[in-house]
Formats: sequence, C-alpha cells, structure tokens
Amino acid sequence: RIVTALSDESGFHLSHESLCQIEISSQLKTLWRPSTRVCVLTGAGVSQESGVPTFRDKDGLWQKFRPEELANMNAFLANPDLVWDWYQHRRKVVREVKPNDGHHALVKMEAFFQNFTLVTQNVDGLHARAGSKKILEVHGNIMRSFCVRCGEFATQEHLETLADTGKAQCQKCKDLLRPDVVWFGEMLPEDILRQAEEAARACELFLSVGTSAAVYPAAGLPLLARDSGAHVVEINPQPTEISRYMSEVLTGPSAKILPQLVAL
Ligand code: BJW
Ligand code: ZN
Repeated sequence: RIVTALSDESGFHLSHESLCQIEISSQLKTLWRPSTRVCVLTGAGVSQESGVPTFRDKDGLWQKFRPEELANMNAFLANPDLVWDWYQHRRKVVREVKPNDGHHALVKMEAFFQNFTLVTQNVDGLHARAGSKKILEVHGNIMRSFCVRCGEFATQEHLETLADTGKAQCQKCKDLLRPDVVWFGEMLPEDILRQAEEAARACELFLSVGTSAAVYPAAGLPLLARDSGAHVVEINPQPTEISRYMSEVLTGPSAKILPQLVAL
C-alpha cells in the first residue's frame, strides 16, 4: 500500500506507512545519482532485523543489563567478570546472526555512489561481513580486545581459547583484557571521528539510519551535515531526538526501506 506523506510549513516530511512501502520525496529522487556525495550513519536499529538487540528499545540489551553498570571503565574495573560475560554473550549472538537486507543495500550504495562514506556506531562487524569495504567504526568492534595495562591486542587464536564466562587475561602481562569499544567518558578514535565529521560536513545527502541519536559525538553528525547544507534523511520506525531537525523522515525498519532507496 502506498503511504501518505505529511508535510508542515517548515518542510518537515513524515511518511506514514503500514506495509513499509515508502513515499520518497522529489529532492531525494533527484539526489539519487552517482555523483552525489553521500554519508550514512548507522546505529543498532540496522542490526535489529538480524537479531541483534538494540540498546534503548523495549527489548534492548539495556533493559536486562543496566548500561551504567557495564559500559564504562569504572564498572569494568569493579566487576570485570560481569562485564566480560556480557561481551562474550553479545559476541556469541553476533557470530550466530547474518547481515540483513539493510546491510546489503548499503553495500550496493557504496558501489553506486562515487563519494560514499559509511559511519557506524555498531560494534558488531555486520557491515564488513555484508561486504561494505570502507567503514568508519566510531565506537570500535567487540570482536577485538586489548590489555588495560600494556595495550597489547589479543590474537584471534587467544580469544578463541577463552571460555564463555570469566574474565580474560593478556597473553603478555596477564592483566585484564577489555573489548576494543568506546565506553562512556572515553574519547572516540580521533582519526576515525575526524574522517566522519569531514564526510558529514562535505556530503550533499546524509542518511541517519537505525539510531536513537542519543549518544554524542556520533549523534551530532546528522546535525553537522544539516548545518553544512545537506539533505538529511532519517530512517527509523520511531521518532528520535533529532527527527524534528531532519529534512525528511522515512518511517519504518531499515531492512525494508534501504532496499527501496537502492531500487530508485
Ligand atoms: C530500528 C529498527 C529497525 C529499531 N530498523 N531502526 C552532552 C552532550 C554531548 C556529550 C555528552 C553529553 N552528556 C554526556 C555526554 C557524553 C556521552 C553521551 O553522549 N552521553 C549521552 C547519553 C548524553 N558520550 C560519551 O561519553 C562519548 N565520549 C565522549 O563524549 O568523549 C569525550 C568526553 C570524555 C570525557 C568526558 C566527557 C566527554 C562516548 C560514547 C560511547 C558510546 N558507547 C556505546 C557502547 C559501545 C560499546 C558496546 O556496544 O558495549 O555505544 S553506548 C551505545 O549507544 C553504543 C551505541 O553505539 C550507542 C548509540 O546507540 P544506538 O545505535 O543509537 O542504539 P539505540 O538502542 O539507542 O537506538 C536504536 C534505534 O534503532 C532506535 O531509535 C530504534 O527506534 C531504532 N530501530 N529497530 C531501523 N528494524
Ligand atoms: Zn598486557
């Protein structure tokens, strides 16, 4: 069924849909050509349809586990076994799932647009497994781990020998291994964040996909793109903190909407 698009005087568009057949604006259709500079920011919602729980939805991970108890350095040092178990559980989930049509659509976009930047907050590695080539992982990747004392990265073989539960030790100095992810209060990888900001500033079309846009500085990227003159489109089944600032909102799951854009 074709959707209706509401538009108020500010030019804000909200598509209502039932079967996820979206109405695409003429601006977006015009921008859908290989020479358009495109930047995409993805969040946990993009992996939701693969079976990876999001952080802040009702069935999200953080309904079962309090984030402030887990995703920061103090919590880790106070209770490394609990935090390591949580990450081992999430690694297991990620290993058992597959990229979905949303991830695959983003691979096609990378091939279609001459200037395309994929920025992801996701730590699950599903974009790479789908075949995206250049990925700016601003919050790291749970499949890598390094030592809190000497900084040595654990080898894949060492990580595979570790049991599902219990903390893991550095091979070199025996101190604690931590996941190579960005916890609250930690800086994002400087060079990766700089590239993401440059792409957001330089793009003509920005897609903010499957993110609640609640965590900074990543959530600032769509706003940076908008302030630099880009057409900014949000793709999400729910409104977010930044919906009102978007040029256009496509309401629905990303695995249904991204393939429709690719088919334009
Ligand atoms: C679907 C869907 C479907 C569902 N299809 N969509 C004020 C201003 C600026 C900054 C701050 C501030 N106050 C505090 C800060 C700092 C803090 C921050 O932003 N806090 C906010 C909570 C306010 N930021 C930081 O600490 C960052 N570092 C930093 O700022 O350094 C400088 C500094 C240092 C010291 C002191 C002060 C500043 C670091 C942030 C690191 C975030 N890390 C995490 C954990 C990673 C490790 C792990 O995975 O365990 O990253 S938190 C978590 O949130 C994870 C995610 O990447 C991130 C974003 O979540 P995301 O992806 O948006 O998921 P959800 O669940 O929130 O949303 C899912 C969305 O999908 C929903 O909208 C659904 O509707 C949608 N959805 N199904 C499409 N099928
Ligand atoms: Zn070490």
